[in-house]
Amino acid sequence: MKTALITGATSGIGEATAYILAENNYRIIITGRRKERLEALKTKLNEKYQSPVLALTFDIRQYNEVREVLGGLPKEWQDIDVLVNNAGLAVGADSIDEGDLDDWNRMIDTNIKGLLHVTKSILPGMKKKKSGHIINIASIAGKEVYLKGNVYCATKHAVDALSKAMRIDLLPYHIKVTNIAPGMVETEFSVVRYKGDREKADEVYRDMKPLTGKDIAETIWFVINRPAHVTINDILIMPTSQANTSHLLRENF
Ligand code: NDP
Ligand code: 8X3
Repeated sequence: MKTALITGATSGIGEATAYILAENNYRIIITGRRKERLEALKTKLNEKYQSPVLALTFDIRQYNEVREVLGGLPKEWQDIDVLVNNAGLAVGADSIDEGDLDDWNRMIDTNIKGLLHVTKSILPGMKKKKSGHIINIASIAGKEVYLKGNVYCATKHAVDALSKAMRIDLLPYHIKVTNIAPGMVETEFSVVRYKGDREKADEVYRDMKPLTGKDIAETIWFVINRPAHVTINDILIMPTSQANTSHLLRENF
């Protein structure tokens, strides 16, 4: 039985990934800050599937917290085969001259430093056994920039660069690194970006058919099931109605 650690499993892409991996007999470590959500997910997964589930609450921005929790994993959970670096967020959508410093710090600390904190804590185990697979959830925002996307786009460009860099540095350890860059996925992403304003969040997906968390989870499942000699380096996955960040087809569905 393989073990996967998924960050940001309390909603969206991470939650959908937890379901698909549990259904397919993976032992899974689900993480996030919202303890009640995590415990509820663990209960649901336990009711539905046989796979063991470990729920760990921590904030990926706090390195001491990350190191303490992931460094102290129970023995039977220490052998991690797949790390899904999914936790992340956009906060605000302002022009660069009007951006809020706190929003910028939250994005930089979560999307870049948080991903590094978790990766650094998991790598010693993967290096030791000379195998493992790291999946970094980047974004089309890591391939292009768009109006008022500035700092979020910069953090996702950083994830894209880190995926490439990890692939080079971890080559001697047979560790695969896959960068997955989705376009619009309907999750809690926009509610978080617009700080709880559901009307603004719903407007993002008005009259178009976005991707779902399950679409990305199924992509992760495909990627981690390639033979040992095959690595999918990078996937840009879009809703059919979104050509890129500035060309979107809105039609009544
Ligand atoms: P959601 O808001 O639904 O999920 C985000 C997850 O990240 C939550 O589980 C949240 O958990 C977790 N998270 C956020 N901050 C922290 C933190 N400081 N510590 C620990 N966990 C944290 O959004 P998505 O599922 O859409 O987002 C998942 C990833 O996909 C993100 O990296 C996002 O940038 C990326 N992405 C999303 C796209 C979209 O259109 N939705 C498109 C492209 C990429 P909690 O709040 O409980 O801590
Ligand atoms: C989220 C997708 O287009 O809002 O990463 O940046 S987008």
